[in-house]
Amino acid sequence: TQIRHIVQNMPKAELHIHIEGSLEPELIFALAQRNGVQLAYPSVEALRAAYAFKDLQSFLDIYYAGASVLLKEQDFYDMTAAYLARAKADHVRHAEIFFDPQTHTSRGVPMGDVINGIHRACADSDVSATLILCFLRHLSEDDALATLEAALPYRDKFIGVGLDSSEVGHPPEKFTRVFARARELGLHLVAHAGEEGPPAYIWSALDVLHVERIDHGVRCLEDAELTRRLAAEKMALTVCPLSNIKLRVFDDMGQHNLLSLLDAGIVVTINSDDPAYFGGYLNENYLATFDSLPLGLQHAHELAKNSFAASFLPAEQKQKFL
Ligand code: ES4
Ligand code: ZN
Repeated sequence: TQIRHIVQNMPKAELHIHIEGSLEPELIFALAQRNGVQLAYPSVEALRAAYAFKDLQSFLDIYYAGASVLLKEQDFYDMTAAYLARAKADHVRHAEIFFDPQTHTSRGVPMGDVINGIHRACADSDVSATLILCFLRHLSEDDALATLEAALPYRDKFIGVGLDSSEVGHPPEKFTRVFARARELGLHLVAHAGEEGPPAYIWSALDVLHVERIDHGVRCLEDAELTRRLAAEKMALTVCPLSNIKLRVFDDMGQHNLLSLLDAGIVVTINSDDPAYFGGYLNENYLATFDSLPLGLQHAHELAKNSFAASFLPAEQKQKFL
C-alpha cells in the first residue's frame, strides 16, 4: 500500500542498535569457523531455533554466546559493514551505534581492536554513523570506570556512552560516578531505562545520570508526572517495537503503547535494537508497527523527523534532514 511504500522509502535515522545484535546466525557460524571457536549449537538452523525468548535475560544469554565468535579487528569490521549495508537498504541516512566493549575485553580482545574495527567500517560506509560505548549494568561500576579509561585513547572514535544489559536490580544510580566522568569528558549520555524496569529508573537516569535520551522508556506511561515531564522536555525515547514483542514487554504489536506515547506528546523514535535476534531491521520495525496500530502519514513523517531531531548530529547536519 501507499503508506507502507512511504514508510520504507523515507530517509530516517536509527538511534538504538546494538552492533552485536546485528550478528546474523550465518555470520556467527562463519566467524566461529574462521576463529576456531566452538559453539553450543550444531548448525545455523539450531541456533536460530533457540531464538525464542521469555524475557530480557533469556535473550541476553544467547546474545552474549553469539558475540563470543568476535576475536579480531576484522571480525568487528565485517559485522559492522554488514549492518550498515542493511541499514542503507532501509534508507537509514544516519545511525548511532551501540557497542559493548566489556563483552569482548573480558575475553581478552584488546579495546583497540573492538573500537578500530567498528569505526573503520563506519568510516568506509556512505551511511553517516557514530558510536556509543555502552557499559554492562550487570557488572560493577568500577569495571565500567576501568572500561571508560581503557577507551580514552580512542576518545575521538565515539561520541557518547550508554547503559545496557540486565535492567532490573541494576538501577541507573549504580553508575553515578562513571556517567559524571563521561559528562566531564564532553561525551553524550544515554541509558536503557523503563524497558523491564520501573518508571523510577527513568527518573534516576534523568536526574542522577543526566542522560539526553532514554532507550526504550515505554514504561513511563505508568507515571503521569513522568510522562508530562518527558513531553515538556522533549526527551526522546528510542522505542524498539519488535524487541518489545520478542521480549514479552507487550503481548503483541496491537498492544504496543507507541501511539499512546505519541499522543502524550513524547518525542518517539522507532529503532531495531538487536535486528538479527528480533526478526528484522529498521523498516521491518516501522512496517510491523504501522500494520498493527492506527498510524497515518502524519505519524510516519513525525517519526522520521523525530529520528533526526533526537540524534546527536551537529545542528547544521540535522537541519538538512528536518
Ligand atoms: C539489549 Cl534489548 C536490550 N536491552 C538491554 N540491553 C541490551 N543489550 C543488547 N540488547
Ligand atoms: Zn537496547
